[in-house]
Amino acid sequence: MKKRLLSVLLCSAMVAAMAVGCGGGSSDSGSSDEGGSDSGSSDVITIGFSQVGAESDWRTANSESMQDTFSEENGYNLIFDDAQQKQENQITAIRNFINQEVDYILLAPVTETGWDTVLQEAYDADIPVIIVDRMVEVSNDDLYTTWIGTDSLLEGRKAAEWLNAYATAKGWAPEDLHIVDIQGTIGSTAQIGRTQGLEEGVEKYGWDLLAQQTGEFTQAKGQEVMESLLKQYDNINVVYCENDNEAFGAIDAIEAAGKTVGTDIEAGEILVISFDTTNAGLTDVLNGKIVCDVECNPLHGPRAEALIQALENGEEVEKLNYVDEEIFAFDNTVESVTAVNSLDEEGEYAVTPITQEIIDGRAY
Ligand code: GYE
Repeated sequence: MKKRLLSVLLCSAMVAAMAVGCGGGSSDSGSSDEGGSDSGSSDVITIGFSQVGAESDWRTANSESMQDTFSEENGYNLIFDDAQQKQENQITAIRNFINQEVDYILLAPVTETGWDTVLQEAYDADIPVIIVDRMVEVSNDDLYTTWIGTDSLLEGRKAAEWLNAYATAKGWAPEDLHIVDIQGTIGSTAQIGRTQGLEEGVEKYGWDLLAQQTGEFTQAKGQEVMESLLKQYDNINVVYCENDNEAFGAIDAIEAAGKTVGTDIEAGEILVISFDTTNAGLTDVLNGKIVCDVECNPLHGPRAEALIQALENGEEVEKLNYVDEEIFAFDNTVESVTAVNSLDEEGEYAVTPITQEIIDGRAY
């Protein structure tokens, strides 16, 4: 069971050496010995994709992007597995993909750690693994071929710098910002980076961070956590939600408690910050319920495909592929923020006041 990439490379070498075609004929003797899964004469690329789950609007958009890209019409056979936010399900899915001798494994890992064993198995089976969205922390980086995703730490830093600039413009003293952090799935890259961005802001600017609790990136848990935080603390004026769905739940909890979300914290309003910029998230920015939403782009299908096509062509690909992302806000108080990304590069990022036209023009 030679992996597809290798046979493509061998084919190119044979073409160069003997000027004969490769893979087009139905009785290609050169590769008849081991008979790959779906080889034959077809050019179909079989991909096993282990998706985290369906916990958020972002995730749904991400799954759709992958399914639209790796379609039959586009020449792919996609085996899609929804792990329901459980790592053990992802490990089982990867083992099934290996047994099925897929050409590539795509993995959107729920958390960063715990992948060494199963990725070693994929490696031993010569199946390239492409990590999408969140990252993996493995003892040997050779265990995956490449990664495509978001810079969550940069996202967190953008949000923190926005909050500092907003508070400064409004004349709010740092110690008067009483923040709760509704975290994402603990141990996921998105949680680790966004939490760190906030914590750095707390350290740098002296905000009052009241509590940190996971909302598991879901609306239901976001609401539950916010309900209990509102009972514990009567002075919360900033909620830092690590994704839009948690923000939707938190807003429901705040409103159910008879409070209002918005920008006037001196009048008792609670200011909501979020991540993802999903359609519903940006709609809440437009109506002032979320004041700042940091973009996290879920449309990884075409990006993953470009990497696979490069590998098919025998090209080298970058190990880490970060996606560029924006910042949207309810108003124009803050025009831009300066933040350092995960590669230690400082950049200035514009903050775009949201409009209905912008929302209508977006792909997700
Ligand atoms: O922000 C959240 C999703 O890993 C970047 O996971 C992703 C995050 C995204 O559930 O909505």
